[in-house]
Order: sequence, then C-alpha cells, then structure tokens
Amino acid sequence: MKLKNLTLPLLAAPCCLANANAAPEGKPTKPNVVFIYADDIGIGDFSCYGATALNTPNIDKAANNGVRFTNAHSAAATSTPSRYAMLTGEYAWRKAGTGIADGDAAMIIRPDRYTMADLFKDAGFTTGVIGKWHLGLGAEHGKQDWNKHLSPNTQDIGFDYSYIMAATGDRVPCVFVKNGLVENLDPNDPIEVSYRQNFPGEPTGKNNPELLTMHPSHGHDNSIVNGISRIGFMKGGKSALWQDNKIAKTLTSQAISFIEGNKDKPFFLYFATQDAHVPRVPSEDFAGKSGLGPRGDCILEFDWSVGQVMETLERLGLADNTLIIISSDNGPVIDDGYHDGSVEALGEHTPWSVYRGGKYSHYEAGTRVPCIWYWPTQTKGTVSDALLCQIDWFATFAEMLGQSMPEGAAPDSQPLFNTWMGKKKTGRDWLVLQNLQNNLSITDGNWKYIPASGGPAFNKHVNIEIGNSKDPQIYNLKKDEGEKVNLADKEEKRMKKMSEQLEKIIDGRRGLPLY
Ligand code: NG6
Ligand code: CA
Repeated sequence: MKLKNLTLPLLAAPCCLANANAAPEGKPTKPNVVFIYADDIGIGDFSCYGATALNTPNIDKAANNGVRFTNAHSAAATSTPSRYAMLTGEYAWRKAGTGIADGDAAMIIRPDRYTMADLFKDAGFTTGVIGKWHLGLGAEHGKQDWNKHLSPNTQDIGFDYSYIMAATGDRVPCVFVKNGLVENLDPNDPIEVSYRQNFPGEPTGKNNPELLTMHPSHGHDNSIVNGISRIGFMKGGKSALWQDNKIAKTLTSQAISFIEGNKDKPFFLYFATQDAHVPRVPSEDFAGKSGLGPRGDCILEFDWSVGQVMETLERLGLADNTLIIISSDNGPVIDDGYHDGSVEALGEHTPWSVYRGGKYSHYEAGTRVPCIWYWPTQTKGTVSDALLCQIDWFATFAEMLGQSMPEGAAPDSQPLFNTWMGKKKTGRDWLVLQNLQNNLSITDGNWKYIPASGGPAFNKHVNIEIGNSKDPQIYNLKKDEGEKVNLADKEEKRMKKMSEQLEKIIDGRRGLPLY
C-alpha cells in the first residue's frame, strides 16, 4: 500500500492556504520555499564563510540577512545518499542501493515513498525540481528507453514540474529530461546508453585522447561529449546534448521561469545546480574570472544563479515571503577526475575551511557544508552553531506548514523549525553521518566517534583523507575542530557508550526516542 494513501487529516487544509503574498497583517505565513543546492561546494568557499580569494556577494546578502549555520551537515559525504536522505527524511544507509548512482540507475525513491515534495504538494504548493537529479529514473537499472517517456520519474514522487540532468555532469546521458522526456530529442537519432560496454565505432577518452578538450585525471575515460570524456557510454541524441558551458544559465533560466509561472500561488522549488561538480565548464561570463581556475569560476557562477533567483523574487514582489535555503550536497574536492587547472590555481584558498577531509570523507569537511536560511521578514543576520542536518528539513517543513505526515514518513527527520530560523540555539543532540564507503560515524554533542572499519584512509586520486581506519577514532570537536588528536586511548568508556548508541540507531528506532 502506498504510504501516501495513509495521509492523516491535514492540520491546514490546502483551501485555506493564501497566496504567499497575501499574509494578513504581516504575520508569518506559509512561505514559498526555494532551495538552492550546490554540488561539492565546501564550507570555506563563500566569502560569508571567510573565503578571501572569492567574493560571493549574493550569498553573502542572504547570510547577512538570514541565518548562517556553521555546524549544519549534509547527511552523507556524496551526492546520492545526501539527496536521498534529504528528500525522504530517512538515512540513506538504511536502504540498499543508495550509493553514488550510475546514470542509468533505476529510480531510487520509489513512487510509494512519501517525499518532501509530496509534503509540499499536500500543503497546496506547486512543486518543482530543476537541475542535477542523481537519484535514478525509470523502473529498472540499465533498462530505460531514453527515447520514450521515462517512468517512474520525479513526477511520481511529488514534483509537478521537473527539468533535470539524469545523474551528474560527468555521467551519460548528457541530456536534460523534462517531465520524463529527453528534451530536444530527434527521433531519427535515438539515444543509446550503456554502463557496461562501448557502442561499436564510438570514440572514447581512453582510445581517442586527441579528441579531448579536457583530459581525465582518473576515471572519466568513456564516451566523449563536447570534447569531454565521461563515465558511461552513450550514442546518438546529438540534438539533445547539453552544452557544458550553458548548463548554469539553462538551469537558472528554468528556475526563473518556474518562479514566474507560479507567482500567484505557493511554490516549492528544489533548484539543484551542477556547480561546482566536475567537469567544470563555466560560461564565458565567468571563465577566468575567479583567478582560482574553473572551480572558482563555477562558484562565482553559482553565486550569480543565487542572485538571479533573488532578483526574480524581488521583481515579482515575492521576496518577503519566500524562504531561500542555500546549501551543498557534500564537502569540497579539487581534482575529482579531470585536469582542469583547479589544483594548480588553488593557492591559499581553503574550501574545507579549518576542517579535516573533504568530499567522500568521514571527517568534518565531508559533510559540514555551507548552509543559509534566508526569509527576509523573519530572519535577521545571525550565526548559529547548532548541530543540524539536511535530513531534518522534511520534518521541519511539516512543522512550518502545520502539515501532518503519514505514519512512518521521514523517520529520521527531526522538526527543528525555531533552530533553523535562528530563534533557538540548540539543534540535534546527535547525528549519524556516512562516508564514501557507507561507513558510519556518530556525533553526540561535542564528541565524534568513528568506529573501526575497512576501506582506505586516504584517496590519492582526489588527495583527500577518507578517514577509514582499522582503529577506532574519537575527537572532541569543541576543543579540536580540525580532528587532529584521536583520543581513543583515553576515552574508552565514551567510545563504548557511543558505539552502543550508534548500534541502537542502526538497529532501528526501537526503544530509542528519536525526537
Ligand atoms: C565518483 C567519480 C567522481 C564523481 C563522484 C560522484 C570517478 C573516478 N570519480 O565515482 O568524479 O562523479 O563519483 O560525485 O569516476 S557526487 O558529488 O555526485 O557524489
Ligand atoms: Ca556532490
């Protein structure tokens, strides 16, 4: 049975939802929500978080008038599990098949799952997703016919409108999918996709490096699209291929159109940009502008996208009652598979701020991401160091909307609206996080415990400490934010307690008061 069929009576019926702008007497009402998700952008990458080599004025404006979080986490150190957890309110490690998804993965969130988009829809909002998806499409892995309507798709899990990249910029198929259909496809040039083998006669990065404009540093040597070799093989669909230097502009104009088209009714927009994931190909307006190579240029372009959204909301008179959230799906990485000059140009810039690790990592820089909540009439330019996680947005939105959820929905999500609004100082008591190998850690208050596990301590390709170790680790984050001193020898009792706590959480929600 569909979970969503179990919906309890609404606390606020959709009929009672006024247009976001029609708030009586300036009282807070249900705001529009625009959630702008960056990809692989770190907590040290914006000027409002202390970066001096980059200037991000639009994001800074949101921070200066919103709430800037210093201890907010994505649920995982890579994209697919972070996004899964955020949209379902369930830790990704509870569900098999939520690791980094191939471009031909089947839909990971199945239609019977009650999602954050369903919640907004039930509350009377129009819902949209624009940008990087990376949570699979279609019924069966590798069995999609990309020339037909893909089903199930994002519209089956609560999004009224979708304009998405199936997976990532570095994975085939390199096309946009609009409401389940590949955009601009010529039926005489059908698309074929395989993650197992090449199509006869098609060039690859491995065999034809002379055709490349950007060379892989590791992996990424399969099919060549726009002079860039990708992960996976594809053939055909020439008219539908995206142009890499136009992705940010295309997605931003999609976001603007969505807002314009829904200006008279409440809306929820999940705007998932591809900046600054590889391959990094900024538009000509930003290429070379940061002095930090393409990664820095893409961060500037991300800031521009944020500015475009803000300007649109202001122009339409919606800004005062729109909650803008800016965050990232995991921590930073500099060389994630292409020689694009970003390593050489990095200089003194520290995308990971003072934290250890980066994307893929157990350490703080894996998941401690930039995060800003900005609702002009309700937030005031504060900084919060509460322990928080994107997994909590689901229950927090339910709280904000006064909307009940079906039983069993968003099981790991905690409603913390006042904390996200900067009105309360405390957040979660504890938080479980996952690294690339889906190994878990637990943070409780000031302490972080990383159980012993298999898997590499360091990945030399990306030059990041992944943090796996055959020995347990425990850090006092209050005294040692850089996780430099492993106190395992001194904190045996605490580790035992935290280990038991983690086991209980893994074991299910039995006997453990989660909220
Ligand atoms: C890795 C890719 C990396 C990136 C990552 C997913 C290789 C060698 N590396 O497997 O480039 O695509 O997957 O990134 O293929 S994420 O931000 O979408 O999780
Ligand atoms: Ca990512």
